[in-house]
Amino acid sequence: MKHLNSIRLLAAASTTAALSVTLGGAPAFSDVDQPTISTHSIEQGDLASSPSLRRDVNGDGRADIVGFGNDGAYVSLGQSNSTFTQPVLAVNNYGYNAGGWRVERHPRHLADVNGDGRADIVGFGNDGAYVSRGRTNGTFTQPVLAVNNYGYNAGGWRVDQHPRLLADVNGDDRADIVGFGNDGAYVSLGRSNGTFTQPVLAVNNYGYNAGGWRVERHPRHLADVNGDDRADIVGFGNDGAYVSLGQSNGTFTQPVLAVNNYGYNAGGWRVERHPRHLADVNGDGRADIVGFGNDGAYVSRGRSNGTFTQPVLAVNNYGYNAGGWRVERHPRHLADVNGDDRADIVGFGNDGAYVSLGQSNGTFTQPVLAVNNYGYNAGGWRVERHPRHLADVNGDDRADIVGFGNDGAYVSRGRSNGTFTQPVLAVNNYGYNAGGWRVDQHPRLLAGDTD
Ligand SMILES: [Ca+2]
Ligand SMILES: [Ca+2]
Ligand SMILES: [Ca+2]
Ligand SMILES: [Ca+2]
Repeated sequence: MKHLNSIRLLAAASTTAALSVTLGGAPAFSDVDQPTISTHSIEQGDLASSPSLRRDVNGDGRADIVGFGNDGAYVSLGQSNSTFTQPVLAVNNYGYNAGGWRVERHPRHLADVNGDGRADIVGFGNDGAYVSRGRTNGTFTQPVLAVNNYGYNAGGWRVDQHPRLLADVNGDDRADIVGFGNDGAYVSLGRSNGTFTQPVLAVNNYGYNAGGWRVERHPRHLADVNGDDRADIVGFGNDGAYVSLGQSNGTFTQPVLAVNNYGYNAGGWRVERHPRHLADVNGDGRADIVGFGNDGAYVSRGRSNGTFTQPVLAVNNYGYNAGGWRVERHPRHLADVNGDDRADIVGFGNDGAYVSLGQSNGTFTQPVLAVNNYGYNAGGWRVERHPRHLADVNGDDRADIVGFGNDGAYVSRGRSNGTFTQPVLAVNNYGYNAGGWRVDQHPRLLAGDTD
């Protein structure tokens, strides 16, 4: 699969979007006007990976659904006609009943841990990080405790304090754990046997105590800013965006203030109002910041020295004031819809999905209503019930919409003109009514997801 070339994030998807709803009422979010969701959770899912590292379950280049249901992880394989196969119970663990996994305690991700080209499940359970390796038949191996840390009991990791991500830090094509703990960012490197090395304090910042980083104020991402195929930390702190570059030994350089904007104080950016993403807008192989501010979408381009250019208003829409976009109603993604290797904005507004195409100068085209569905009014889509993803379902190198509606998973194919085909019910499961899937209990991911 061809995707945004710049960012070597191995996590095909994460459950963070689902976490948003359950975290809404937590004390950490008590200052949020609309306590139903945090943008922190939404935006962590939008990082793209290099073509060689974005993995689906069975390795055929078509995105697959992985749904964590009551009885375990179910898989539906993407097909060339843009539908999905019927759900198969792919491993009888990582589920609400099967193992007692909870969204508010146990994040679950998809990433290629062992470098075999297929997505593996990485589940942060009570006793540490468990791995189930993806198999060519679309099922997963039984869980193995891959490192006895990063867990609810093992280390005392908490969803509302300690983000845990997966990306290739050292550039060996295997996904590594990056955990933002109390004392800084810890790294455990993925090994060819599907386990992880013991945690190493990779940089003594970006932590709950080390620097005072807070989930509800300071989003932290992994993306390749300087284009060396190693994941870098991008942390949105009080004074702007800080960067620490990934090194071949699996540690990070000390934080540098890479642009003095997009911060809690620098610009007044708020998690509950202003989603911030990393994506390659101009196609130069380096991750750029895309920040949805009050007046529209701002872009700062990544530079080879690991800093960012000053913000430019790249399109005067998709903002809190510009268009009236709200985190709790209107998810905004970055994905390559038209297949030109530049990230495009896909915004789920009131009347449907809007698209603005990324341009080589780092700006976006004006919004076009790309399909009149998947919107707050158009179809009645709700953040707290109906997750929407961007992923290449049919393997044509263009991002497709996968929307989990009431009656199942709907697909709209991306077209070369930047619009989408009308929704088709691609599998009659994984829906609010079809199967009884709930955002706060049953994470639904796309392996090979581009957003
Ligand atoms: Ca597949
Ligand atoms: Ca690695
Ligand atoms: Ca890098
Ligand atoms: Ca594009």
